[in-house]
Amino acid sequence: MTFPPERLVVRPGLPVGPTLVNRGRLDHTFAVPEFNVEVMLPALQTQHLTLVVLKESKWRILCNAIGHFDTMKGTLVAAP
Ligand SMILES: [Cu+2]
Repeated sequence: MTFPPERLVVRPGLPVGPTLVNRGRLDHTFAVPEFNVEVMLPALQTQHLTLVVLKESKWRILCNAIGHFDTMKGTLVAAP
């Protein structure tokens, strides 16, 4: 299990609306722990998320389902 793409790049101050698609048969989440954001991604479902990151930096993204966070992880990068 992975998070493709593992690197999500956004521009600070601009809203982005990634579409989160779970094509598998297991439930997942899309979490940014530092922002206290967690979106449930049930099996075979799609979720739409809107994010606005206000400063340049990078944060962990991961799936919080038990046993998933070792492989389902990535980075949210805010850069101009
Ligand atoms: Cu998962």
